[in-house]
Amino acid sequence: RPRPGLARFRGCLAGALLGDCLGAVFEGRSVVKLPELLSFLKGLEPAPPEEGGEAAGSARGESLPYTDDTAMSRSVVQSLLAKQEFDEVDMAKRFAEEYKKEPNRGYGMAVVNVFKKLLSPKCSDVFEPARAQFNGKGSYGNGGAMRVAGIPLVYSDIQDVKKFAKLSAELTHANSLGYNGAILQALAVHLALQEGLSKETFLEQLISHMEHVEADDKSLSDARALGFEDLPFSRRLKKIKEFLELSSVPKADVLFELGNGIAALRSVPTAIYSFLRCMDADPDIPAHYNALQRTIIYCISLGGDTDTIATMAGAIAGAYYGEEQVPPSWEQSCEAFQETQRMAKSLYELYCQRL
Ligand code: R7I
Ligand code: MG
Ligand code: MG
Ligand code: MG
Repeated sequence: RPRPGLARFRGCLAGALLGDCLGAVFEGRSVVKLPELLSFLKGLEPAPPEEGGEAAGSARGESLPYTDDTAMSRSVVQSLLAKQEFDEVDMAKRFAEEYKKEPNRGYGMAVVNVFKKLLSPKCSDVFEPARAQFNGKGSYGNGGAMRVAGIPLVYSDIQDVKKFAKLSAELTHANSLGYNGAILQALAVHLALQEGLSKETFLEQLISHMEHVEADDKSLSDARALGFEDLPFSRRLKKIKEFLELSSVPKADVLFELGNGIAALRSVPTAIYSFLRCMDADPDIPAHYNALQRTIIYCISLGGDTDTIATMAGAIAGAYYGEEQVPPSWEQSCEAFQETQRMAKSLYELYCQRL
């Protein structure tokens, strides 16, 4: 199998950053009107040269702050780079220290309790605070999935991707509906890194992996305890397959079947669907936007947890299309974009070194 190039690593982290920073502007809105979104995006593009005015080009700088999605993604990456492999104690420490340093990045309501416990010197098992969440049932939020892209950018073996995606998520999300979402997102990035997979193959592979991932006792009992059918992620992936066979799917159907919420089950499949459907042109989105831009625009247009759905879809699309599709004016509008590029290069070197 040919090794993926640096452009895919850069595209992945840049796509994730774009999704978070652009999506955060609209996070929590139940309706995002496309004309408003498009006009906001136009404002990121370099201003046309003005006679006697300021110099041409985007002077707006890194005007869009990233949120918890990127803060935690960066901790995942920084831990992997520092330790050259997954280290749960180091990663947990970085999550907690990062939260302590900048608590106002928009973290989930409940996960902050995990950080507070991790910061206590009494904490000896880094997985214990996550297990105590929600009366011992663990969180099913999308926080494990939103930050997971660094794992498939270090580990090329698919069993390692699953194993370390799960462990990295379990530091905060002990419910299988939380960490299975992280496994699914990591698998999607892993597949996107491979050369030229078709839509159909991509989805078939995700379904066959997730049917296995979701078949263990804890996944079955967690899903049943919350009133879901068995294999809920796999089932939604099959719904995506149905959607992709239709010539158009109303937004209301996407929201009903897949969702735009903060639960991993109501957001990771949505991100994957957004990536796959945006491989093709969309009559509502201007044709001058490329597939990666279209993916992010589509995610944000769904409303709800826009930063997180767009960051997950952005990571997948960026890994698939590479940095060529990352528009410089968009990227340069995002906080810490240069450091993100450096992290992508270091991840690429570690990935190659481990092959
Ligand atoms: O999953 P998490 O890190 O939150 C990520 C989201 C993203 O949208 C970010 O952009 C940020 O805005 O937050 O944090 P958690 O606090 O573990 O989970 C998020 C929310 O999901 C919780 O605050 C709950 O509202 C909900 N949730 C649950 N509700 C009931 N029962 C998660 N698990 C449960 C549960 O078991
Ligand atoms: Mg966020
Ligand atoms: Mg938030
Ligand atoms: Mg969010």
